[in-house]
Amino acid sequence: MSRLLLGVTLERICKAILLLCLIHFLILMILYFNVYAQHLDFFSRLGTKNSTRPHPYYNFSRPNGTAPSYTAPAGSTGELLPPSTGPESNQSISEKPLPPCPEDPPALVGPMLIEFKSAINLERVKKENPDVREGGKYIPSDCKAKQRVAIIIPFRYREHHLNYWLHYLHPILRRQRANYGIYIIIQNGDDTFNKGKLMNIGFLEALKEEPYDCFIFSDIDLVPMDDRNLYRCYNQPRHYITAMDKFGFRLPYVNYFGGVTGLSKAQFLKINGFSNEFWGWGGEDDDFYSRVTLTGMKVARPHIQIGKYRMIKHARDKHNEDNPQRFVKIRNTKMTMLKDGLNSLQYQVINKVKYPLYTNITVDVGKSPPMSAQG
Ligand code: BGN
Repeated sequence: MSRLLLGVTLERICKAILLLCLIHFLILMILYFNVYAQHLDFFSRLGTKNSTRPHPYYNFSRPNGTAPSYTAPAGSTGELLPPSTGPESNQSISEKPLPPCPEDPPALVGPMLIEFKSAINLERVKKENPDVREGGKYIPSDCKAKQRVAIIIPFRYREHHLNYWLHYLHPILRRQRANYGIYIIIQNGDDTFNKGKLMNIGFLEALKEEPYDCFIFSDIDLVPMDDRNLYRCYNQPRHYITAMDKFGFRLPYVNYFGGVTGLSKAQFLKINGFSNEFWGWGGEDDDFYSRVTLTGMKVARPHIQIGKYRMIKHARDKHNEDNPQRFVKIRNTKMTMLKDGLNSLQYQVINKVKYPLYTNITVDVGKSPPMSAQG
């Protein structure tokens, strides 16, 4: 009896094991055929309708190790200009249209370490920025930038500053997916420096090359410490600096409008550009600020965390002594601005050279009038 019971139990166990093996085999077969069919793109088309939809940023490559995009915190004032409508030099009609570049470029890293100790080799900078074209121009290849930005830098005797500036700014501007060109405007000779004139010349000369929408006027010794500080134009003139190391990470005064400023073409034309009459150091930026406010515009700045700058320390340049006339001049902007500026600018281009990382334009701005003739 007990033998019979044992035989029946064993038989049942064997049947259960056989059944399990069969189920196992069936599962394996199903899995095998599913993978194989997906490989043939058969079942996959039936079951995964969304698999071909690209990621919103499918066109943008994020370099390894970089942080995701940041959203500018509240307080970062100003609305971007409407997109430009001019011809695009990076896209032929037959090509597939590029998606617009994102408002928050995904490759940005946020705060950066900026130092001016290591020696900079420009050949290396070029190698690290292979897609920057002759003359220091860059157009994103994976998206259509909304604005074309000319960066105008007044210059004399500051070659080592230029190397640092290029080393830091090219990667920042590329990460910002800006369509830009770099213009170094050099005052020829050793006469008194005239920054305002060099800015005006940069504006006009850049426009001879490309239909720029936005003009950023930058000192050569100023480097932003956060790449979320977008080098673009807004619906109001912009002061990109909210805090500078030189001033203990503050501004020297609330209406300070020097260092790095940006205006759309229309905004710059509206104020007749910079004054041509500030020879030597100081005041041209205060006059520029008055032009902006006198024409009913308002300066906007980024949030303090984003608008931080480092300045390369240096001694005052020769032939750029304090302008003793500046105190009187900045009081008269309302009277002078309509006849002193872009519409009265006189200069001569002496030389224009396109280097791999920037365009160099050497200009003759004339001589400062004798003190007795300056009013
Ligand atoms: C101001 C200068 C600016 C300069 C800032 C920061 C003048 C005008 C007479 C008061 N303005 O004093 O040109 O950018 O300091 O250094 O000198």
